[in-house]
Amino acid sequence: MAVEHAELPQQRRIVTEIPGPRSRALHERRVAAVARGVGSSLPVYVARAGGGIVEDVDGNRFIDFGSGIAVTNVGNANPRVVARAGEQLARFTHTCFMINPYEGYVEVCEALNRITPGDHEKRSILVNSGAEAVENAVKIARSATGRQAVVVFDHAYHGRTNLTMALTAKNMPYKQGFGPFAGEVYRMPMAYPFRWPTGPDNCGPEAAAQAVDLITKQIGPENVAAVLIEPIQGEGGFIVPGRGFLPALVEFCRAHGIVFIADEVQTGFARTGDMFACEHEGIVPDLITTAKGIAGGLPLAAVTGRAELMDAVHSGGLGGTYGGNPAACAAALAALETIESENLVARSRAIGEVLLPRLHALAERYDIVGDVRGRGAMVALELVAGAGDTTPNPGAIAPIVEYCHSNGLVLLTAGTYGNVIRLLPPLVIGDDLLDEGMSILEEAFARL
Ligand code: PLZ
Repeated sequence: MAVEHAELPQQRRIVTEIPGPRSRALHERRVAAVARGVGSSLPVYVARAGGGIVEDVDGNRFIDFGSGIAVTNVGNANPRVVARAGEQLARFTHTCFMINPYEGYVEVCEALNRITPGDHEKRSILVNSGAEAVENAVKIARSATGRQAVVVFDHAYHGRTNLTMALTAKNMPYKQGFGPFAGEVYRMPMAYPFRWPTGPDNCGPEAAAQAVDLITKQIGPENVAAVLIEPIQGEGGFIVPGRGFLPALVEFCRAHGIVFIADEVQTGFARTGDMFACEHEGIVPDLITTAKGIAGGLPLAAVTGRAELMDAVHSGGLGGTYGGNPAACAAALAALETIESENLVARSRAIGEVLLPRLHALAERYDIVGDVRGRGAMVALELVAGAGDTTPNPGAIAPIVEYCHSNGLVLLTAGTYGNVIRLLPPLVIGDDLLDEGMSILEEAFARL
């Protein structure tokens, strides 16, 4: 199959003001046609994308430090993904796995069972989105344990559906006006090293002790179906939990028959320099939710976990019309093959080794950079008021991001306080683009 996108020049190029005239015209149509509840942080309309470049309808080429929020880990329109999904589309587009099953679904589940942490016997189900995966993980944990309570953490993000809004921490914009929310959700303090009162070194063990104490006092471990956590928090600001926090939670869960669910929707598939972020501290979740990076940009998500938990649900209790769509499964198999054959786990680590020192250098130079954190190709800066003052500084974000956008760098923000700049380049980005993207960010700080 001819893949036009593969020829997209891997060079930044700005030929109009940003957004350009064609994007502005499209934006006018969009405002009249699309509900305003859906935002766009950089409203340049895309013509094609691949490697480390996003090209807009005006011919501007942006360096991609966003990967569509950690989705196109193998690159946009990855040739393997295009070929395999295209071939599947030509054979059949949909039968519904619950009516007539097909091999691709089974093969993706086999692959997930193989690559997710732990060598116990596993099962998987496929669904359409990260939120749907999280909802299903909670259903499975409740069904398997006969318990109801779900423990989540401050700064958590798990989705926008009703149950996942309840699981998500931040009110604005995710929850405001959308209640009432699902019950039996309990929120614990997060092991947030940069903001831990007694310092980052004490953070992990102290936060774990607090969570255990609060769960015991307020819920009773025997009522808890699941503890749900992102092993590195994504939307909340790329918060890497204090060392020891996750292993202590896992140990507490094991002791009380609580299902430990790792939400690896954003951290999964080589993003953090491991195939999954859980691997960093050697923890093995009972259930793991995945999406985003799984299928090179096609909508697919999954729950994978211990066979005895997954199989506890009665037949017909899980499913959905589109879950495990055949083209999305074909794309996932191609994406996974790419991650493994091109060793993108190592590439992700190498990207971190390029980005982190330069972010640390920014922190040395500018007092408003309070913290640098993350792993692999998932790294961030947290902006504060100044030296020794950790008051969040969301006001400094806009001019930096605006400078980057108008100079051809797609850059995303995050954080409960809206004061985090996050970098999520595709893992196939070239070193030259990585370097150039970082230089643009450095210039943005220099101009501040
Ligand atoms: N769990 C850890 O990061 C999605 C959401 C962006 P869906 N994160 C990006 C936005 O503003 O909507 C996410 C996540 C984690 C669950 C989800 C939800 O995944 O595929 O967006 O439903």
